Amino acid sequence: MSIQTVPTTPFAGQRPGTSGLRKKVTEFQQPGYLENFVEAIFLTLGDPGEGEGRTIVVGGDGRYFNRDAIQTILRMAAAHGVARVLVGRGGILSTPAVSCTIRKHAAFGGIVLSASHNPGGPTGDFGIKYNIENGGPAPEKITDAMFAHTQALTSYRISDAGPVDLDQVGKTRIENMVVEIIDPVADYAELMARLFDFKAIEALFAGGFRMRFDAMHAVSGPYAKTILEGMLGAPAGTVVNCEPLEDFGGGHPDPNPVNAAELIAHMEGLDAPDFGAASDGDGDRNMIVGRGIAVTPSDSLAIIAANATVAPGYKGGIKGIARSMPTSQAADRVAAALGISCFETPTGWKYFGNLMDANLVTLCGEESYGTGSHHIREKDGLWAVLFWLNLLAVRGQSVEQVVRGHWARFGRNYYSRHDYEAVDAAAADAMMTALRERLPELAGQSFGHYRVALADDFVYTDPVDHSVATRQGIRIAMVDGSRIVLRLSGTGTEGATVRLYLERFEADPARHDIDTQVALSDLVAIAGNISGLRHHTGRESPTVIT
Ligand code: VG1
Ligand code: CO
Repeated sequence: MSIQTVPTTPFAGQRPGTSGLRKKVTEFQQPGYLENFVEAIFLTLGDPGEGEGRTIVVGGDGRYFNRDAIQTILRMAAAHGVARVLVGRGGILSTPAVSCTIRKHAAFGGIVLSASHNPGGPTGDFGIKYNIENGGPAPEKITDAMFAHTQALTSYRISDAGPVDLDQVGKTRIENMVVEIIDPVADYAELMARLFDFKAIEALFAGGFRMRFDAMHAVSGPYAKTILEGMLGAPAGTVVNCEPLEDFGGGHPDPNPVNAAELIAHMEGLDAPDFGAASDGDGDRNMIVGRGIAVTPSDSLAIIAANATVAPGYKGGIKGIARSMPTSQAADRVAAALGISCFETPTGWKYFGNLMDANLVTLCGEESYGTGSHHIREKDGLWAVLFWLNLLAVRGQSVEQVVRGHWARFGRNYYSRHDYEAVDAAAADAMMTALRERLPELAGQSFGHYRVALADDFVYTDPVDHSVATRQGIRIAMVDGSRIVLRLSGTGTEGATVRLYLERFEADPARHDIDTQVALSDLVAIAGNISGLRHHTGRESPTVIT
């Protein structure tokens, strides 16, 4: 065994996006591609100090190329002075479990292998992301430094050791580094048991409450099975599609009503269980479904915030809430009622880390089926599901009753996202540029019965470290609080994805039963008119509506 220095040349385009570097598997399979990015990570971290004993956590969502990537990362970690690596058995660790494990073992950081909700398999996507010692995604100044290194690399360092057996819990060595294969579920399950009233949820299941958790053949299967069926006594078969597969069974592991259509159909059927839920590729997203009702993620955040104290982990109340800019303002209403602050951040979980570390917020959420709290520094799919179970157990109500009760009290924020996927990238850029130029003239203009109160390109100044993120999405806010938001996705791997977000507030409970797309149709038309979306992209309609 020895450490080699291998000459290399930079690859273009290794800039991390909203959540790490995501590319086609075939791109990652080019010789040196993964190695270059991992070298850039280690160069950014710098060599460990004398006697530092640096520990890192490594794991992924089990998609195609996960195991190969882990073997490479282990050999490179050994060449960069890492003392110990904790790896999930089988190379499996959900994104929330990586965050949990980093924090619990006071690790220096972690590497997550996942392209999250993007499809997997040999023709699918792969991804890699670095998380810092608080357990959260590296902030922009670190990912910027990594990108700079990827452009200037001339070599990488790697051990020539053979592969490690990832399937046996226990310890081995590469060079001077200890490789510890750990149970991927244990630390996470223990944390969940401390946050939620497991006795109440157990009693709920014992009383005949039925649930269906669709793991979509992705990473949350083993976690859901252990916790729901193992610890909480849900009947066998509650968790479906629970075996993580390298290609997610050919599916698209994004828990929304479009990609988890099977679950939605089940929840609308005659034999629908009381509660349905699904999670994404890496286990950080969640969808909450009742009988015949899918809960909008923005509503879920607001409902969790309004009811936080039902769960033992939050019985002292919450400090504040943060939501990403495109997420609906339903949570803002709850924050106002509770007299706590509500922060608006750019899209992506990395912007929540400082707020949680500074104890300014307890709960965070995104419209993209992501919810979480300060228990870790990632969004957490199963956590949200357990919160809802805890809530239903305490309240003795159905999902629909909880949601309707919330709307009756706080009003309803009708909300939808329209995605235009794989649009020509230059056309999407041209649309955004033209739109930016129009912004100054929009304020004060009327469109139908809406009048524009504010139109800008969202700029975020982090209240803790004062770092500034610019060009985070176009906001067009109406006088009545309705909003149109437009931005380009930072997680796609084909062309550009245009995301159009729409929100309208309705206080009157007599008008809480309008079909969402109908309720938002005027705003859709206005957005099309202002942005020239059709003209620029040539698209008549969105590819996905959630
Ligand atoms: C999308 C979502 C964003 C989320 C990100 C990562 O980003 O909109 O809210 O944080 O995915 O989620 P974008 O740039 O494509 O809009 V995950 O579960 O893919 O790690
Ligand atoms: Co995800």
